[in-house]
Amino acid sequence: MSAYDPGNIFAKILRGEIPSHKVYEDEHTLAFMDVMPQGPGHTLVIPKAPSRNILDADPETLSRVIPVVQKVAVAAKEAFEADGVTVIQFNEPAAGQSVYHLHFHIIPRFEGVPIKRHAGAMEDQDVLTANAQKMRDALAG
Ligand code: DGP
Repeated sequence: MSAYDPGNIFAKILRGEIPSHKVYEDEHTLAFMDVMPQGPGHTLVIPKAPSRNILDADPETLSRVIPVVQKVAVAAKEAFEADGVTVIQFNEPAAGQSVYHLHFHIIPRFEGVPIKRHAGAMEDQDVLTANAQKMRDALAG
């Protein structure tokens, strides 16, 4: 497995070098909207500590990020009045990973509605802005 590359896109988001629609942040964790959502409200949760994926992550990092994954999943279900929530996490190219900083996908789900293709089309910025606000409202409530 390759070493962690600090030039990856999520590391740039963490350093504030590129913009994102942030919905939650604490000392160890950041959550923001996925720009290629597989459904409305698709949110990513990442630890601030560097690791490529779950295979090289420090267990302490995992113990800090999972409660936030839960918090964001609960908020996403509420914010989008979803019937369920899919949580996905990919490790290495063979598994579908394309950004090499550990992240968890939180995708609100609706009865009978399939999710869209992984890392497919870019969403409109206005839609991401509105959905991020819905998430922030649910997280605050
Ligand atoms: P994966 O590494 O396969 O789990 O997928 C990476 C996800 O990150 C994919 O759903 C698309 C999303 N993504 C890619 N580039 C950016 C970006 O610059 N900003 C945001 N917010 N999401 C991104």
